[in-house]
Amino acid sequence: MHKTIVNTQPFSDQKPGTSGLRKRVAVFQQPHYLENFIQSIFSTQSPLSGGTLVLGGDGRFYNQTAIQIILRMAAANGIAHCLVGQGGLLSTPAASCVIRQHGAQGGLILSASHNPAGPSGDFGIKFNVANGGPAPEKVTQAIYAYSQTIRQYTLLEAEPINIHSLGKQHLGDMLIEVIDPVADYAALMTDQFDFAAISELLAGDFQMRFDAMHAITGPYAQAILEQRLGAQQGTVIHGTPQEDFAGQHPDPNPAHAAELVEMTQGDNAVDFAAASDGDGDRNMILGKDIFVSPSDSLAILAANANCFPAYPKGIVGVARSMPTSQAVDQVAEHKGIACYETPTGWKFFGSLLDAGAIHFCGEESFGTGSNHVREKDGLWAVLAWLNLLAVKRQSVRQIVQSHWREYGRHYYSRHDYEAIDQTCAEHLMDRLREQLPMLPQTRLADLTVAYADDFSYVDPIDHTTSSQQGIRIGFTEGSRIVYRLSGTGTVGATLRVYLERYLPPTGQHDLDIQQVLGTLATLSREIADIKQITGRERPDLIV
Ligand code: VG1
Ligand code: CO
Repeated sequence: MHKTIVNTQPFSDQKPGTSGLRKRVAVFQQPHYLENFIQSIFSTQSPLSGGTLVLGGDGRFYNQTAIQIILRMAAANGIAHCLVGQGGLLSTPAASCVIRQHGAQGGLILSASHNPAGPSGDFGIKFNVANGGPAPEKVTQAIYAYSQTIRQYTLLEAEPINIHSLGKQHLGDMLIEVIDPVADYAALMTDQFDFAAISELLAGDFQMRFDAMHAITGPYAQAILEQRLGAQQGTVIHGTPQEDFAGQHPDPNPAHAAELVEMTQGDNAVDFAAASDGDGDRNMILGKDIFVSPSDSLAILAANANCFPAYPKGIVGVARSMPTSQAVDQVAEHKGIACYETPTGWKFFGSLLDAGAIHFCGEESFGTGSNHVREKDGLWAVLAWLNLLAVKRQSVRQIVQSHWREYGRHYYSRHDYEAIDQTCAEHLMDRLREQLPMLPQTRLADLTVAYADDFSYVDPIDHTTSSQQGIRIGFTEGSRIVYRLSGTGTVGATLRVYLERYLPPTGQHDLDIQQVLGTLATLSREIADIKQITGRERPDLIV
């Protein structure tokens, strides 16, 4: 088969963000754009040469085209073996699972996660390393550096490859194996949870819904919840992956999954509902008349870890991203286990999980997971909650409220200002940084600032430093305001403002969240001069 070398020019915008390279589809469709980035991965990641690569995506528009190009490039770049999810599909956690189970040297996940899809939507590429987790910063830096000097890439001339039938075939010297995208992952889930107890729960009058949001988790949820666990047919809604996610925003939060939230309210409310995002790594948990905040969900799962067959003695430690509420810190303190605070993005949990320093970790952005893979895992969280409900035989609301009574409640909300001008956003952050030394000890409204800093993280395992990871302003009674700019958007900048206020076990736990956080929200706008600098009076999205 003929190997072609193609001359190219660098693109200046190929720096991966919080989770891979994400751009508008039209950007990826430019001649050489995808190829340059893929070549930069293959040329800098030497273990892939002669090794095994896992390949799949969330099924969004451009997935099929990209897979054909990547296969031809992989064969030309000396990859020996490529495992492709049937139809080009693999959820992000399933890709992590397949990399680990098959001892692959890395994987490419084609997804822009919860960003809308379709010809005018977004596309993305995440590179995961041999532990199954997102490439750490030193790897993405090397890939980016290569992309800035690239002059050539190589690929095999070949007819389109059939990725729809299971089995093996050759492309040049490379063995392509089309695998069932669900099988390895579903088997791993049966090791993690008490499937018999969950089946028994589902066989009773317990009612649940899982919203796959027209994205990748449909086939996984149908196989695991309906086929293996015996949930009623129709439990999984919006279960057929579509290239444009039916024009929806596959982001599992109360704003974007409003239809599911409605199913948990009123006379015919279901007992439990959950949703996952475009690529299957996020989760939203709902009970009858209650939304479980992701930060609380992590804390509750950590507090009850001994309910899961994989952790009969509980867990050794937990980690949360810095903006995630400190609910899990309370649990760690009570249980006497380690607790780490990392920058935003799952890649920072990898070294702690590999070293056995933690078992569970999570992010406020609807990400929860454990050491079973190296990605956050939407269905894992759903099964964990089902396992908990099966063991405790209490409602979601009862479990959450008794958690608050024991540990106190961290009222929490994120206010996003979307698609603001990039220069304005950077100016706002710079101005905040300048204020930091003056803030401690000042009185703002009825609060006193205890500390104000720009979060910097030294990985306790590999000692790499990541600085400028978000601005934290902490108050003496435990409240916090955190500011950071999103690293996953594709249009302008998104300012995320995270608000948190703690009321102890004896405090009131049934108040309105935005009311409890009202003073902090006003302060967050004043301290950062949000209106003055961005022209925005109020956030575009409140979660
Ligand atoms: C967001 C979230 C972050 C998450 C990341 C990737 O990043 O805040 O917690 O890890 O998305 O999730 P940012 O930089 O936009 O705040 V996913 O499901 O999009 O891979
Ligand atoms: Co995602």
